[in-house]
Amino acid sequence: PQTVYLADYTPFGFIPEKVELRFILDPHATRVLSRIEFRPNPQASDRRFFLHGEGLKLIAASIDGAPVTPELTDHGLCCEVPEGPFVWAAEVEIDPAANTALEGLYMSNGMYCTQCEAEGFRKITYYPDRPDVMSVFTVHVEGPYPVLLSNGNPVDSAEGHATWHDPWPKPSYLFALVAGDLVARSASFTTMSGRHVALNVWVRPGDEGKCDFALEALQASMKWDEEVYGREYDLEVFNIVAVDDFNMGAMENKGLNIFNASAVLASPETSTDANYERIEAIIAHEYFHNWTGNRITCRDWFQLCLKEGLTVFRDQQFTGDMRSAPVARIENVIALRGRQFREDNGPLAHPPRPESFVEINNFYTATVYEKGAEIIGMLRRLVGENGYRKALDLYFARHDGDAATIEDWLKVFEDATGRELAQFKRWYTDAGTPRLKVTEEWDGDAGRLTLHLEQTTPPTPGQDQKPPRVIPVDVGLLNPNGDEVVPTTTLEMTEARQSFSFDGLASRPVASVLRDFSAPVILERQSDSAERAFLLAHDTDPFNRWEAGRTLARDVLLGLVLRDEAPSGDFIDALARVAGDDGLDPAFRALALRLPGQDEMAQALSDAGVTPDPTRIWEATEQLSDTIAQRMRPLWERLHTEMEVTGPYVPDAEGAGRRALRNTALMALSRCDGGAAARAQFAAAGNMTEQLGALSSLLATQTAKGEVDAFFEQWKHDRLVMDKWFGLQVMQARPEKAAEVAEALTAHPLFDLRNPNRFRSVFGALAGNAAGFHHPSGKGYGLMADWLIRLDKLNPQTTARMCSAFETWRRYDADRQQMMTDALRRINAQPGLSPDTTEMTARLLP
Ligand code: B3K
Ligand code: ZN
Repeated sequence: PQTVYLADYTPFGFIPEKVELRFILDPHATRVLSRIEFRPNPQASDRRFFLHGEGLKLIAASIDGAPVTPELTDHGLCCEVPEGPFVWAAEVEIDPAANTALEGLYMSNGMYCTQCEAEGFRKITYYPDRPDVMSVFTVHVEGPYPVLLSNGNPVDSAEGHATWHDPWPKPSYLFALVAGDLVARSASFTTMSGRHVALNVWVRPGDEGKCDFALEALQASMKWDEEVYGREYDLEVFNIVAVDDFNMGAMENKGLNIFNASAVLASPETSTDANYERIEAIIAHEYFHNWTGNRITCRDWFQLCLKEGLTVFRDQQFTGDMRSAPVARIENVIALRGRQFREDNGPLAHPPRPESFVEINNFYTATVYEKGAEIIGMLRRLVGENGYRKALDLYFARHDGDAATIEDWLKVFEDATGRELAQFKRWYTDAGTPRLKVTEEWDGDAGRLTLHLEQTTPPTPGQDQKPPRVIPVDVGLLNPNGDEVVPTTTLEMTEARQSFSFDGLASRPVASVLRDFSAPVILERQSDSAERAFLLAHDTDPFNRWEAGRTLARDVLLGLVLRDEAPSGDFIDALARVAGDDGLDPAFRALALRLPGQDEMAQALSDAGVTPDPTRIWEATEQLSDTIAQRMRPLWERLHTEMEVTGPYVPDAEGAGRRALRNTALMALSRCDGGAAARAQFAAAGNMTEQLGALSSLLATQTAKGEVDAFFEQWKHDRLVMDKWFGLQVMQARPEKAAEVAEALTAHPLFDLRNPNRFRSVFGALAGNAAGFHHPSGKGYGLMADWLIRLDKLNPQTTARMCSAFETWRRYDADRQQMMTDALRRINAQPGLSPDTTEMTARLLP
C-alpha cells in the first residue's frame, strides 16, 4: 500500500465535460458502459491519462470509436490519448453480489446500491476517481426491477429501464445507483423561490410505516437551510433510500441519499427517543451536504473536514434550534470527549487536516468530524454572528462549483471580516488537545480579579512541537448571591501564557470559565467542591452548570477509586437539588444525573498520573450509583411517577426529556426494589423508549427474569430492534461475563458477520463495556481480535474502524498493555490483511 501526501497534490490532466453511464444489472455480472468526453486541462502540466479502476473486468475500450488496449495495473489503467479533446468509452463487468466490502456497487437483501465515497467509484468503472474532477452525469439503468434510481432528475422511465440526468457537475464520490423491489413514502417541499420538490423515502416493502419521521425531518432541514443559511435545494426530486447493510450512518449522494436503515426508519414501538434524535440529525446532515460538500466539494481528501466539520457544525446548530440548545451542546461535548479527546490522546491522533494517509477511509474520524465542527464554532465565536454570516455568504458566492481547500475557507473569513487567521489555522494543522490551566488572583483593595491562563499541548505522533493556538475562552463572573456581575465575555488567548483582569468588583466573584465549552480543550482548574456546588446551583450558563456537577461527580468517583472515600453528603444533596428541581428541563436533569463514563474516568486517572484499573472504576461506579439510588429513593419514586408521559407518543424534545428522566429514576429504583418497578414498566410499555429503559434497568441490576426472552420473541422479526437486543446484553453484562456473553451471541442464529449493524451491536458494545473489555483475563481482547480477523476478509472498512477499541492501550498496566498489543500484533500479522486494517494496526502499535 502506498502513502499519499498532501504536499504531492497536482491537478488531473484532463477535464471530463460529460459522462454517460449505462448499467445492465445482474447480480453476478453487471455490465457498466461508460462514454466520457475529455478535453485537456489547461491548469495541468501532467498529460498522463491514468484512470482508477479496481476489481474490474475490462471487456472493451475505445478512443474516438477506435478500439484500444490500455495498460492495466491493480489500481487502474493507462492509455495513449490524442492531444485535443477525445471520447473515451469502456465496458466493464462487475460482481455486486460478491461485494461484501459494501463499497462500490453491492447488494443488500436483494437490492442493488452503491457507496462511492471516498474511493469506491473505481470499483464500478474506470474513471479519474478524485474529488477535484467534476462532471455532468447522465445514467441509464436497465434491469428487471420495479425501481431504478440514480442522481439528479428523472428523464424517462419505463418497465425495466430508467434514465437520470444530474445537471450539477459533481465528483464521482457523489455518484449513486439503487435498484430493487422498493416502495416509497412521499411528500413535497416548496422552495423559497417557489419550486416544487418531490421528496421520497424508499424502503423495502413492510417498512412503509416507518418513513414519516424522516420525511418531516427532511422538510424541516430544507426550510432551516433556507432560513438560516439562505440555501435552496436545486433539483426536482430528493430521494432517500434505506439499506440494511451499510458501513456508516448515511451518504449524501447528489439527489439520492443512501442511508443505513437505522438512520431513517422510525416508529414509536421500535425506536427510542435517542434513535429519533439521531435520525433527525443525520437526515439534516446529509441534506446540508447538498451545499457544504456537493455544490462546494473538496479539492482532495486531506480537505475532508472542510465539508464534514462544517456540515456537522450545521447539523448541530439545527438540532439546537429544533430541540433544546443547552441539552444538545452538553450531549455533543460528552460525545466529543468520549471519542475525539480519546483519539487525540492516543496513537491515532492526527490533525483535522492530515498530511498523509494510506487508506482515506481510516480518516473519517471524530477528529475530522467533531473537532472539525468545534473549530468552526470557535471561528464563529471569534468573528461574531454577523461576521460568520458574511463569511458564509462569501464562501457560497465565491466557491459554488469549486473543489475547495481549508485555505480557501479561511480566506473567505479573512476577506469578509478583515481578521487575520494565520495562527488560527493551527487548529487544522496541529493534532492534540490543548490543556488550559487557569489560576485566579483576587485583589480586594482594587476590586480586581485576574485570570492567569496557560496553554500547553502534549506531543502527538509526528508532531513534537506545539506552538500556542488562538483559544476563545468564554468567561462570566457571578456574585456570591448568585447574581451575574459580568456576563459572558470572550477572552482571546493567543500566547502560551496570558492574563486577563476584571475591574470594579465590589466583592470576590466566582468565575465561570470556558462557558458553553467555547474551545475543545481540557480545562485544568483547581477549585473546591463548595465552588462547584455553587456553580451547579447558580451558573447562568447551562453548559457550565452541568459541567460543575460533572466535575464534582468525577472528583467523588476519584476519591472512591483512589482512597475508598465515601461520597460527601454535600454531593448527594447538590445532586438531589438538581434532580428534584421542577423548574429545570427534565432532559437537563437527566444529563446532570448521568455519572461520568468509565472510559472518561480511566482517562482522568491517567491524566493524574495514576494507572487506571477498569475493574476498580466499575466497582466504584456501582458503589456510587447504589449510594445515590438508596439515599434518594423517595425522589426516584416521585420522578418515576410524575415524569410519565401519557397520550400518544410524540418524539419531541419535551417528551423525550421526561422519558429520559423517568428512565434514570427507574434505573436507580431498580437498585432498591429488586426490579419491581422496571418489570412493571416493561410489561406496560407503550413505546420502545420505555421498553428498552426497563430492560436496561433489569439487566444492569441483574433482576431480569423472562424479559430478555420475551423481548426476543416479540421483536425477532425486526432487524433494528434485534440490534438493540444484541447490544444491550453485552453492554450491561458484568465485567467477568462480558466476553462470554458476546461470544455466545456470535453463535446466535441471528448473528450475521456480513451486516455491519449486527457486528457493531455485539463488538461495539463489547468495546464500550470498559470493565468487560479490559477484564484482566484478556478474554475481551482475544475475542475482539478473533472477530476482527474474520471480518477483515469480508469488510475491511468496518474492521479497520473497530480497531480503535485498542487505541487506549498506553494508559494501562504492563499486563494489559502486553495483551492489547499482542492482540494488535496478531491482527497485523494475518496473511492477506487489508490495507485498511494494516494501516490502523500499524499506527496503533508502538
Ligand atoms: N460522507 C459520508 C461518509 C463517507 C464515509 C466513507 N468511508 C457520510 C457523511 O459524513 O455524511
Ligand atoms: Zn458528512
